[in-house]
Amino acid sequence: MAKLVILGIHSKLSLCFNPNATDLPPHQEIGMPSLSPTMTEGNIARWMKKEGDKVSPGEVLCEVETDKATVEMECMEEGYIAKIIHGDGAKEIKVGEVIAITVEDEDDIVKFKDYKASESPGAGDVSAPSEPTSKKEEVEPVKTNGPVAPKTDETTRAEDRVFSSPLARKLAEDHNVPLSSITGTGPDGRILKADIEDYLARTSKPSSKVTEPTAAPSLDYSDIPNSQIRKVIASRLLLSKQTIPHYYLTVDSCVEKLMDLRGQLNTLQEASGRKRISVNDLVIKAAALALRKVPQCNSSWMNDYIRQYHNVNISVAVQTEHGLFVPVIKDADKKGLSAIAAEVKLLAQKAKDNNLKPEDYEGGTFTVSNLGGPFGVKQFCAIINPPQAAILAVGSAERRVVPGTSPHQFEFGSFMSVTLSCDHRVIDGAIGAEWLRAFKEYIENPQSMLL
Ligand SMILES: *[C@@H]1O[C@H](CO)[C@@H](O)[C@H](O)[C@H]1NC(C)=O
Ligand SMILES: CC(=O)N[C@H]1CO[C@H](CO)[C@@H](O)[C@@H]1O
Repeated sequence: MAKLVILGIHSKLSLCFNPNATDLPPHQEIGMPSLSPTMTEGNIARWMKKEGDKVSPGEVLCEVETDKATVEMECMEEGYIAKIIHGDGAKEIKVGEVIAITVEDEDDIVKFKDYKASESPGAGDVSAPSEPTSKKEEVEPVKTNGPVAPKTDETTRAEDRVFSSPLARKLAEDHNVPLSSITGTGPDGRILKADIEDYLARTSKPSSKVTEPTAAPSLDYSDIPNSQIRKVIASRLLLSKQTIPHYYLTVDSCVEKLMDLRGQLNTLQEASGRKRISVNDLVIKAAALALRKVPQCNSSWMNDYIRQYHNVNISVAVQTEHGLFVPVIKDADKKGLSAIAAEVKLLAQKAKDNNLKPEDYEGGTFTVSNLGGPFGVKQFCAIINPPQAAILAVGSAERRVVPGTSPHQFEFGSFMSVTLSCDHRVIDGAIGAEWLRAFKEYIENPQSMLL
């Protein structure tokens, strides 16, 4: 069962709009968080805090189970747990439904002893009905930046300045026609239904399309909505860079023999109609074998202990137009190069088609990220993919001139730079260096990978 930490939680300051809570002191309703775009409900696996406990930001409140994973839900603000509404093992709680109440003041805890959540499901996440209407006007202008909103916004604002008949306004709204761009023919320039119909006729068939240029009044930027995957990656990278003490080790490996071996293997692969083996496939294999030699790098920091994994599952970073994915090659140390090559291609294709299943990307113990090859990046430092303890950043192979054996002599050779980012809590410098030496040995003597 995979476990990941999600940073944000769904919590909201409740201004006592709950009808049976009017006499209650200020408190926070903690709602069932939404952990994936498809999630509609979740279960409480168990509470790590009990009623009356003090909680601080970053502390784990409870474990939430979805169909995909068990996730630790962290506290965002300081306070006390006043009431747990859904206890251990509670099942099928709708996203947004209140699961607990927190208060700032310890003395307020008792006042929630007999607290009952209002029945309407989702009461916790629909804020609009309870809020005064003036709040709505504050919210509206923000939406101007959104991709769709400007049209309606334009219409509403135009209403303030332009006289129009209710029928005309309704028709304009239905067709996203900005009233400001219409000249009214009624008394005092009032816009009539006929004016809108005229306008629609003039701008002809794809009426909604035609209005778009006017609808987005020459903003010099565009706001791109965040996909769920981008939000998740953003919070995980932030968590990683803020909480993991990274350090970086770089080595150059000679890849002459690796290239020769790859050429020979690919002749065989092609003859038997199998997928060609890439340099990256060889890097994955070498990294997997190096992890077997230096299992300290095949581990996670778990706060109270270090977990060493019994499998070497290599996550491979794949960039697609939908975002960054890291599908996993399970037990890469035990797989042949041909199998790794086929699996990487299959998973990369699934990532491009936005078709990866949780089992395709869960359970990695180490990541390889390659910006060499087609990208031509010489060397870089990657951000660790938590809860893993290390990531290997692979640069491109390049021809270099190197000093020969005797003075005034030189030779040519192909070299590849790789940089290992390590979590210092798990991997000390010398251990990271040992891992890199093992990796380099496999890359420089690739036949040894076949043993
Ligand atoms: C690695 O993959 C194996 C095989 O699928 C799986 O049993 C194991 O749980 C995975 N390791 C982790 C840490 O998830
Ligand atoms: C496959 C493999 O070698 N994994 C290693 C990861 O770490 C554990 C703990 O030391 C080793 O037992 C495994 O061999």
